[in-house]
Amino acid sequence: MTAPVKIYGPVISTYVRVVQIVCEEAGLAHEVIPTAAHAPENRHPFGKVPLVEIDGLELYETHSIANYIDNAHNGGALQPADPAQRAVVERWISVGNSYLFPLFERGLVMPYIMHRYAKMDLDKARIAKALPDIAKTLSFLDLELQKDGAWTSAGFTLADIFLHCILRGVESTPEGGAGMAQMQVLPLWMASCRARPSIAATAWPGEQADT
Ligand SMILES: N[C@@H](CCC(=O)N[C@@H](CS)C(=O)NCC(=O)O)C(=O)O
Repeated sequence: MTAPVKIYGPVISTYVRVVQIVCEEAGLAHEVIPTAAHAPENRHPFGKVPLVEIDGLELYETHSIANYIDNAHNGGALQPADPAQRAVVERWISVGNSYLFPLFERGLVMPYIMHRYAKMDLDKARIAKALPDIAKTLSFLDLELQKDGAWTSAGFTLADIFLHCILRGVESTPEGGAGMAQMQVLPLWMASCRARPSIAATAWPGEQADT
């Protein structure tokens, strides 16, 4: 039996979940070894998570990990072969990692994590400052999805996995949940993701798979 993929990172983490979902898609057993980003035992050179052990390799940077698992163990099924379609998939992953995650994480998700889990005061000022940009960004994403109901014309891809995990953090906050609910197509696409077995199987503790 092949050893499970070892994913070092917190149990609730956007990028840990991306790797978990890709493992599920590829039919690979996986386990999370709870590791805080800045713990001394974390081997990511920039103090981020996750870091992954697979096939005797030690990999970091989620995009590279996801590509490796899909290419080595899933026949590349999550990446279209057509170069034009693949460019769009790569574009959305890049948009998610470069613009969406930093905006959502710093401005909304992290203040709630610090409040809920570290019992710190909720940083309302930080949230208030970020909300206009977050609202604008959700509207932009919704308009993009309204064009044809999907990020790409290639079916379910790595773009859906990255964007779902990034947007799930937003949706789990009161302001983010309310903002998402006002959108036309984003909630439908989120619901379709939740119905995917790989995404349902990796729901965060306390997260309802069907809500
Ligand atoms: N570029 C990294 C980003 C990973 C990342 O930002 N992970 C978050 C958790 S989801 C993290 O490490 N946060 C801790 C920090 O930034 O200090 C990747 O793609 O793996």
